[in-house]
Amino acid sequence: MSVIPTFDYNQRLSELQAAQQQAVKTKNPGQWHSTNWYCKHQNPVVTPAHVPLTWRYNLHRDQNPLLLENLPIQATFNAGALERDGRIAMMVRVEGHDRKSFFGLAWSQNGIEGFEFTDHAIVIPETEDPDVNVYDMRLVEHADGWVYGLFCTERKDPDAPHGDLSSAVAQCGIVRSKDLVSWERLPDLKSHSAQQRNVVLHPEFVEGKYAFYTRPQDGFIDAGSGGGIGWALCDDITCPVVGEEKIIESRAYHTIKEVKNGQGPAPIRSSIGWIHLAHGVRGTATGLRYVLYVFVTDLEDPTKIIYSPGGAFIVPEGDEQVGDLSHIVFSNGWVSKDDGTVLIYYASCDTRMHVATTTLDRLIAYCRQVPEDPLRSFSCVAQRNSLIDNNLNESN
Ligand code: M1P
Repeated sequence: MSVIPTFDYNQRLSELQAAQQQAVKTKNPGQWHSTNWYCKHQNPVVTPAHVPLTWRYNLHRDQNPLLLENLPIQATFNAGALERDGRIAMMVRVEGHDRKSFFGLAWSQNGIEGFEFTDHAIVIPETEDPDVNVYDMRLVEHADGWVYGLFCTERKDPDAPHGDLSSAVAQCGIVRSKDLVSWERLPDLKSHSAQQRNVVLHPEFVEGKYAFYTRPQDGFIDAGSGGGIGWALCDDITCPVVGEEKIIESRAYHTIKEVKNGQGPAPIRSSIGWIHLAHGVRGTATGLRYVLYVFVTDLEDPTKIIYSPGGAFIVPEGDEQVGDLSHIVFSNGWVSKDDGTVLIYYASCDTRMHVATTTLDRLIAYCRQVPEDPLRSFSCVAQRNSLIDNNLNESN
């Protein structure tokens, strides 16, 4: 007797359909995090299981009688996000099993569950220099009326020595749309930096110009002499050329961002300033560790940091710590709703998407009440003892 279970096409098809529907329909309750900064929601909001079967299988029984998966999905992560007519759209980085990423648009009524992809993967027109890989789109509704998508475009390094098939060049690709489905490609951002990743468009004009958060870097992986998150202005986004990139948020020794950092989504305008979500990277015995942190810049002068809560805001915990890679949380999408809710979308381990929810008021309180990293153990002790003294005085 065969050890292989019987294959029944109809039964397997219904199992696959049920699994995909279960992923979409699963409820996603939140639970307050021990910090009380936000609720983390129990289940990932988008996983490869959410991707429609039509994207993965040839469902013509005569052509694929064995129901083989023709184009598997490896990961769904690093999604841009925005709110439209009360619904939440996520522009998800979908990675096939061939390592190539592309974008898939998924919608949810409430932003915490029920994300469903549209019928087709999103077509990003190419420039004359075709992209090899595109990923990590930041969606921004700009004051000029367009929705912009800034993403990383990666190409093989033309100067790589013969036989080097890994060296790559990362730059910022730019598209814009009115409906999130059809996208017009603009030229890639030109800057003086060798490479760029994590470039984000500021949602408003500053001094009448378009403003970019940049991340200058020497190499594809290494930030090298790139000091952190930069800021640069440009007159015309259809001819996106920037000059000096002023570093506004620096990397620093012995912090969560000592190896590199990068702007997450576009900042949220609030009563205290522009609230930014960013990722910080440090090197550890188990490799690079990516966490999320927050800082605030001045409403009038977005290059000026006015609050800089120390340490990480979101770290990988529990199942979030393992995936295609490990020890990574990354965010390039969040939504601040009119009712005060803030939906924070983050990916874990370059594998799947999660959501944390909080309120703008709570986020503001976090920015004001969590002190800066004092950068030295001695000063950390003073900071902590001051908290302790305050508590002891309170209870006396
Ligand atoms: O693998 C972690 C992240 O690495 C890159 O971010 P950074 O350029 O800051 O190192 C990006 O490729 C990102 O997509 C990825 O999640």
